[in-house]
Amino acid sequence: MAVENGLRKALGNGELELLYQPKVKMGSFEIIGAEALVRWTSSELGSVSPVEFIPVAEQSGLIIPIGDWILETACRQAKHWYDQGRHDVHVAVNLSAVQFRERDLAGRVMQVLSSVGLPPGCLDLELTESMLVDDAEETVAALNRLKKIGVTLSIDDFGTGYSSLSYLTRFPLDALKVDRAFVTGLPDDGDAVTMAKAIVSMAQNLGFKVVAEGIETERQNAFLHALGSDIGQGFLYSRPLPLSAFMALLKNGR
Ligand code: G
Ligand code: G
Ligand code: MN
Ligand code: NA
Repeated sequence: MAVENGLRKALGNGELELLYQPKVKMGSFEIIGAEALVRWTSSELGSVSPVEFIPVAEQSGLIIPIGDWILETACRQAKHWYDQGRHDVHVAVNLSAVQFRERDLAGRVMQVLSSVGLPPGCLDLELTESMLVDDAEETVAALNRLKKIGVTLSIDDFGTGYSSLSYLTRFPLDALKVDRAFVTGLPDDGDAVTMAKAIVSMAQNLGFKVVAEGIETERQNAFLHALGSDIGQGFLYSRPLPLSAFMALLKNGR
């Protein structure tokens, strides 16, 4: 209840902020995008993790205005670096299952992009496997509506969602983000190596980009890059950063 009540005031009080975590080419560490990650500093509760407040926002319906704010703010802030000439750096936004089931999500995404003036190719939407499990036909239709706008679609936390692998070939997806559960044990844990090899090779053979999450060490980076993973994200390259720090990193490099 305290979280829900606090959350009701969070938007109006300007208590939400987006941080940006770079996504890099594993070979060169060149930044090719950033994932927007929401942070809430409540006047009453202090800092509250999205792991705690996103589910409350979903159950209370507050995720609709909050998700809208996140989408719009991420696009507006990405336009700042776009306008500085970084047309090659996209922004990735996490969608909640509740937003995904909204009837006119594609219309809303199009409206935000055009009002902000950000090209659709600069927006990547991160979905989770669990969003894709029920009503395959409506899901395919919803994903096709999004793809038609020109945004890219990624599956977040890939490998942890208990869903059927058959969706991978039916849905118009661009990238798989391999969950950090499969990265943590690399390269010393034999089972982790087996799983990582299988996931990367399957993703590649199906024509998806592979984004490895939770890269914390040079050895994890080198190992996954050698396996054929293209893109990495994790504390090795950078923690999630405030907009100004992210833009400074874009400008000055590492
Ligand atoms: O950034 P952090 O590690 O605290 O994120 C924890 C969880 O919260 C992750 O699963 C992440 O996907 C989720 N999360 C972070 N930002 C957002 C957001 O803007 N929207 C949604 N729906 N989830 C988010
Ligand atoms: O579920 P999702 O992939 O959206 O979650 C992203 C979360 O993972 C963010 O909250 C971010 O803070 C966290 N994260 C990003 N990089 C790393 C990392 O290298 N190690 C760990 N432990 N967490 C990370
Ligand atoms: Mn994510
Ligand atoms: Na993840």
